[in-house]
Amino acid sequence: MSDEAVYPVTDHFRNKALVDRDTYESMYQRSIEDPEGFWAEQAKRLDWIKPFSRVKDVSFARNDVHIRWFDDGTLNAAANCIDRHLEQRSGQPAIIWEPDEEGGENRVITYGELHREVSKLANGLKSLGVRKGDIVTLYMPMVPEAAYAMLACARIGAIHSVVFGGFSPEALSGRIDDGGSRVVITSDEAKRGGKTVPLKQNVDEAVSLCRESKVESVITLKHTGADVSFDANRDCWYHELVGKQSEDCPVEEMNAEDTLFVLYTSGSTGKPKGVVHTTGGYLLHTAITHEYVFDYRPGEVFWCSADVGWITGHSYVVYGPLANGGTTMMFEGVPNYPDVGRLSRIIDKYKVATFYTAPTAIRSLMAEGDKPVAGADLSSLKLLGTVGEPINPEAWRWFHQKFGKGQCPIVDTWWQTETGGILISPLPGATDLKPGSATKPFFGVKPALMDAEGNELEGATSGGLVLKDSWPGQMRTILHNHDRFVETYFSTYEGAYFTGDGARRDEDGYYWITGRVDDVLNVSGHRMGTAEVESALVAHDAVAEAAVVGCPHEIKGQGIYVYVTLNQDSSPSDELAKELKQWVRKEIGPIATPDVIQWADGLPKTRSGKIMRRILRKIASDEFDQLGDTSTLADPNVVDDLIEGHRVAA
Ligand code: 6R9
Repeated sequence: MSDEAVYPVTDHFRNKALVDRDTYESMYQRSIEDPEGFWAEQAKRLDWIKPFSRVKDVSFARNDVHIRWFDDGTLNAAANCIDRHLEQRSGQPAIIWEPDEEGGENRVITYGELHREVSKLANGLKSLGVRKGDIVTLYMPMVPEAAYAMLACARIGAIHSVVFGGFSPEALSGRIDDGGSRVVITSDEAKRGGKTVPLKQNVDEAVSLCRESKVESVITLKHTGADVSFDANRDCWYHELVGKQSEDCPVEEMNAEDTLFVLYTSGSTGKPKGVVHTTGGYLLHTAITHEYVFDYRPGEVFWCSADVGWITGHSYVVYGPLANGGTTMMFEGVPNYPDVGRLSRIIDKYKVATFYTAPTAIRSLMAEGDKPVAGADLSSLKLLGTVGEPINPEAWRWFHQKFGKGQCPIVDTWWQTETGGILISPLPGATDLKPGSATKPFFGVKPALMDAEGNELEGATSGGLVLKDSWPGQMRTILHNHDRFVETYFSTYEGAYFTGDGARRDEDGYYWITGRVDDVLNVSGHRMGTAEVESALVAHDAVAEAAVVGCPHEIKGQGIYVYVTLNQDSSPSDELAKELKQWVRKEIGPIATPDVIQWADGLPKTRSGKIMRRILRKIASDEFDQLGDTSTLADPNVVDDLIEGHRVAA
């Protein structure tokens, strides 16, 4: 990657931005030297029921990891996202919804309406016995009711656990079980790109697969109107439940450190982790980053294209924009339906000011040349943003030219499910841009680069990316497993949070994220643990052993490359390869479908039996000359066979 090209702060933002260059420098300095003072001041952007007296109580020491912010203050997230805006904005759009089907009926939900809908659903949940601290699982399409459900939980102090609608019944049941949910909110079907996904049917199957949780109520939204099976003892229709509820639902007073939600994400080992986010710090972090990174002004239409099933949807479709009294866009569909011009037509239709999306979406549109913006005006846009994976400079420039007409800065925002909100990103009025770099840390964020021995590196260099101090939106623990939390994030480098990413810092102090250094794949911006895919594969009768690595993929960024050793009585065939792909798809979900299956008689193992993935990664990426030291392998000969097999498979 070259960092020659620099795109200076534009005149528009130099004159008008909330944070200019000098302000960034002084605020950043202050946030590092006096974090307590800085965050105490910033916390005023939230409405507290009872003010806090302590700002921060944090230890990253391995034997005592704890992270608490504002921990004697109380507030309610839904009140902050809705009620406090009513006086000024009850008639202003809070959510604008565009359906999958172009020309279908869209919806504009004002803050007043949001308040009524959320209150009624909150009362409905209460009537089903949901109490403060209960975990409610949401398995929803991209419709306003998904946001209502999140906020209804927050209103009564219940914890939401949103599961992406693309996950399989198996994956869903694991998450329902882990959370101990007794109530699930879903929809008859979801619609995406003209196709339907049988959400209710998946829930029925998931519930029957649950080993620990006894699901007592399934609330089903009538969305497509499809026929679904109904269990009279367990199921109720969303509209019938809310239809009989009062519009008055007092908010629950929550401690800042009470859990707001759990969201599952993939790690390098084991099952997905339930990432725990709490109320005060998370909300503050999403609100402040949404305002400053996107230079957001109330009245503007903000469009983050992520699904609410991911952290990006939580933070920048729902909580950040609504905490700021903003107007947030929700799109049910996909970028290429009915054709690749859909996104730009939506931007024009609703006069979107900021469009925040993923590099994989940009690359897939880029492959279509000018078609995605043909005939579009796009003059409402002032700012563009990306998230989810490194963006290649070519895609950056295409996005900048075609969507931004060379005028709109792009904020390349680096963060994680675990970080709650953006941590490294340009601010449009303060930061000159370099395509491919997430640039500089946000306020209060202390990144550092480490070598393999755990020493901090200075100056322009590369290393493992850590964060040396806490920020309010940081995850607090893994649900039911604090030891795993400590082990995963605080044991690689003493006294620092390890991100799992590698990065380079250039002469200007800009950060360039190079990607995961652990066994986590990033497929189309979605995290996927190699171990999850492997355990799905070995559950198939024909498979003796499987090793999964990432390989370069033009659109998805990374593809899923699988090495499979078959059992004695099975033999390789194209049919079996197809069957295994389908199998993984069914076990986890379509996003986990392998791209390449390579049959392997043996895998490269050390004498102690550990698979050397480094070698498998290099082979899958055609980098045969960079295999490194293979002398510690139990049987070095497997490498030649694997290279030969790769030429056949790829
Ligand atoms: C928000 C989100 C987190 C991982 C992260 C990193 C990659 C995210 C990035 C980026 C380079 C960016 N990542 N943003 N890499 N530049 N701007 O994506 O959360 O799904 O948990 O993924 O995604 O590898 O560690 P999550």
